[in-house]
Amino acid sequence: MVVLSPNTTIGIESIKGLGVPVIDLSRKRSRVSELIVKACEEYGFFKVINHGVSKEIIANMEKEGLDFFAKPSLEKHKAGPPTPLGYGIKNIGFNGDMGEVEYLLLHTNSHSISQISKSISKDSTKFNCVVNDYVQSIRNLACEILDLMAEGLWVQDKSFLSRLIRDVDSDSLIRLNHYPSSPPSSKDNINNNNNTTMDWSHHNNSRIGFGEHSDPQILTLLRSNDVGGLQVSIDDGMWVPIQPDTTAFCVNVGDVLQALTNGRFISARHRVLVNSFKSRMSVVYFGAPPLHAWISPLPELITPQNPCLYRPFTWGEYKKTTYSLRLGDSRLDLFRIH
Ligand code: GA4
Repeated sequence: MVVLSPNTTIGIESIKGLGVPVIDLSRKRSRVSELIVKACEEYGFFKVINHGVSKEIIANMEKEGLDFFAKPSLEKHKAGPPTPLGYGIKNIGFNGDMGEVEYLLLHTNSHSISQISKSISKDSTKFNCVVNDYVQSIRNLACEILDLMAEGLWVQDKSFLSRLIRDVDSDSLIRLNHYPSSPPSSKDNINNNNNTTMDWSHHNNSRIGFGEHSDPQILTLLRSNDVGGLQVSIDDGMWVPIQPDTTAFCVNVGDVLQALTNGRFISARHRVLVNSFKSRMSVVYFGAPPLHAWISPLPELITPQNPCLYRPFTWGEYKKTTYSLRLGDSRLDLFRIH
């Protein structure tokens, strides 16, 4: 019998059937919404293909990211320190978390983008256009996915979820992450297993690019180059690698969506490991409500069998709590009433 110890990483190929669902958005709408709901209940993660975001918009965004990260360190620091917006390297948040990553964190509102773009690119007008185009397309895709979720959940107001991120005051973010390649050193062992444990994967002594956490917002849409590293935690302690696919977006449920669905959707923990030989770059959209928006479980998802799990809170309150804690802390538990 194969026994996987907690905290081990498995290759998708090693256990048949594992790996997050890939959902083709060009299929019949009712079927797509069913598949999305199932994926959010079982994994909190899925990939979408035939998503309609133009290749050109994606390529332009990726190029801006690559050009920025290729700059000398002094230049990049002109867009920092991250407060939390701006350029950051290794430090994540304000409470001592670190990873083998450099990043640019931007607010999606066009005024905020135009303010910071001058310190990011010599051609700030072009940078503005590219990011704004990307934001517009990715927001539309996120809204489409949220509408499909609402349909699959049989929620009465089908655009309730998407309105939260379409709002002009939405607190959504764009994050560009660059994980330079780094050969593992024999001292690095991310698992706390003793060394006699069988090495189930080739990841066991990789470096952590971005440590284990859940995303606080509503919905995350990630696109990366063809270098892997993203892993999702399933069944508490088993890490499943997400295979890179440049034609897909990887979608995951955030804490706020877990609360809105009264715990029916899972805001899964995930992490990124650094590749030994190739650099990974990802562009991540975090769809968030306005700071003043109230979040409480949707009435349709509260029943005598499933009583209300979370107290109402504003996104502003939740965000403040998020930044007062460490990356890996389970912040949504603090808002549970049952
Ligand atoms: C995780 C998801 C997003 O990347 C992010 C991160 C934020 C940051 O890097 O500034 C946080 C992290 C994230 C959760 C806990 C806090 C806040 C770092 C950190 C230690 C931008 C977000 O919204 O939350």
